[in-house]
Amino acid sequence: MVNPLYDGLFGRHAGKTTPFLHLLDESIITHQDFLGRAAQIANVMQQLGLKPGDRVAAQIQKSPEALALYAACVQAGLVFLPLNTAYTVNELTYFIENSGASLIVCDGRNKAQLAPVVSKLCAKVETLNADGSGSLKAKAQEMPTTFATVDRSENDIAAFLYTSGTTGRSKGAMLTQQNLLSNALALVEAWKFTADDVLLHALPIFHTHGLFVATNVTLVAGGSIIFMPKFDLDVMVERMPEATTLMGVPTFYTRLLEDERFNLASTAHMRLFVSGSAPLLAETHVQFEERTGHRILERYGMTETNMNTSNPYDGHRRAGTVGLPLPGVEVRICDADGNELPQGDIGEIEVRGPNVFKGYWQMPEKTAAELRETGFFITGDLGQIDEDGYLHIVGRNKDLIISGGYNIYPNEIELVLDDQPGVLESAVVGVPHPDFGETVIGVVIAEPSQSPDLDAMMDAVRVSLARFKHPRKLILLDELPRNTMGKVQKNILRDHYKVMFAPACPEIR
Ligand code: MCA
Ligand code: AMP
Repeated sequence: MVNPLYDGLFGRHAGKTTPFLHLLDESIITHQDFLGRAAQIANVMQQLGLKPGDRVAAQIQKSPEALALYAACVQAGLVFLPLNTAYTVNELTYFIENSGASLIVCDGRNKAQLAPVVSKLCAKVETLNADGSGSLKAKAQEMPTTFATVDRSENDIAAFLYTSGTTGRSKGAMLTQQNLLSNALALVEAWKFTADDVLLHALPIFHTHGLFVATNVTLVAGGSIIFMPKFDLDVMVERMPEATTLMGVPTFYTRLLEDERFNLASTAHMRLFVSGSAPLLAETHVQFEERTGHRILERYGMTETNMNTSNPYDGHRRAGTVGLPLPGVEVRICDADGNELPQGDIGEIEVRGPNVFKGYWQMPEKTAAELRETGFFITGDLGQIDEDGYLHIVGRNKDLIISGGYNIYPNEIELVLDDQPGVLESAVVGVPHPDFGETVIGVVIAEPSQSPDLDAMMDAVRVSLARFKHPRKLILLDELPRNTMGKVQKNILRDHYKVMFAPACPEIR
């Protein structure tokens, strides 16, 4: 039996009684215990009638069982589709329907709300609560702790991760076994992970960073994880002396720096801090080194590609850059037609390698628009490669806001705002924010002689969209700035409101 991803991440630890997860209540789940739990869940899913290639959509809190569900999907050849716990029912319904999921695993509290989509798809539903309880656990407990691993090839799809876009609905990025495994292997090598590593894990496990980077890398290396249900500054500072590595979004690092307990002594046992998902300010990089003596290692990735580049482990970690291509990954800077530009020029970043996804689920046109026949993926990020080969991300060719590491596409919010009574049009932009890096504001234009109720608009936003996408401010203007072609000049709005959340700055109206 061959299942490269299961064998590479999980199967290799069969029989090991060494710790895999250190939980906050001081209990430990060994590799062998974990594999047993995963096998039990795989047995449940097989008994439910799921077949290899079927999708399993999961909107569940971070727990050891949630991680075991991921392992179970890999072992049973199912496609794992993790979903942000902040998504509203509206958002979830689209993902579940679009993916054609055969099984939905949700928190018991949300089961009733999902009933319409469950029955529409004739899908199965099981519950898994934050404390690990629920119908899935109850059934799993009755199952054997072994499961005959389903054969898979490296080109088989292991996971779908939904990613939005500047226009249109979210797209399901199809990630193969090879995409995930090759990237984990490359990162273990690049970041020198070993079985002695203890990773402080505070990221969510429904995105690439927390699941396919932090977790897969530790699994390949055979190390262990201090498993935090979510980011918590006190817990992080308290547990750091037991850890050797941390992976986080820039907000983790700015929050740590605000705490005096985070210093040379509390980080003495650490060997590596990795940052990604959003730009790390050079200023944070410098302050971090001054405080701890460690230089943060910044890397660059995407949902569609996993990790593309990384600052070197041993060489110079350059603040303001995302480093060099990972082994096996090609990075080039191109014009809009895909012609490579001379070294030093600014252009669109394109990447190719075993890490690059297979395409968007049932969206051949979108796949063709972003994935060239040559295998290069058009990232939508603008970059420049310096004389030493380091990649600098200098901007985005896509209308994207990154708040605390979460991606927010303005179009999705504009559609909700435009739909509200008395609204002619709207524009949503990101502005600098001291904690989240960027945050969302919405500019609204009223229909003639109308005065839209901004509070009612926020209520409508709350029903439709996850909390992290909510504008932190709505502003009523007479008109949107436009260029001579009639295109909204979002750069003018961004510039005008850029100090809105700056510390000690009076609010702008
Ligand atoms: C929470 N809130 C947010 C965010 N997170 N609002 C905007 N942006 C956010 N990122 C809301 C909360 O619901 C709350 O709302 C309020 O903001 C403040 O909550 P707080 O307790 O301070 O937030 P938190 O729970 O501490 O969360 C902040 C966080 C978290 C720790 C930065 O957002 C996080 O874990 N981010 C990581 C995201 C991530 O994993 N990204 C990787 C994507 P209220 O005020 O109503 O209570 S993968 C990726 O991007 C690529 C592939 C890559 O390269 O990695
Ligand atoms: P996602 O939709 O989660 O795939 O987000 C990927 C996007 O996050 C990239 O296209 C970049 O715009 C951004 N990103 C990830 N890592 C970094 C980084 N280190 N610096 C700047 N932007 C980053």
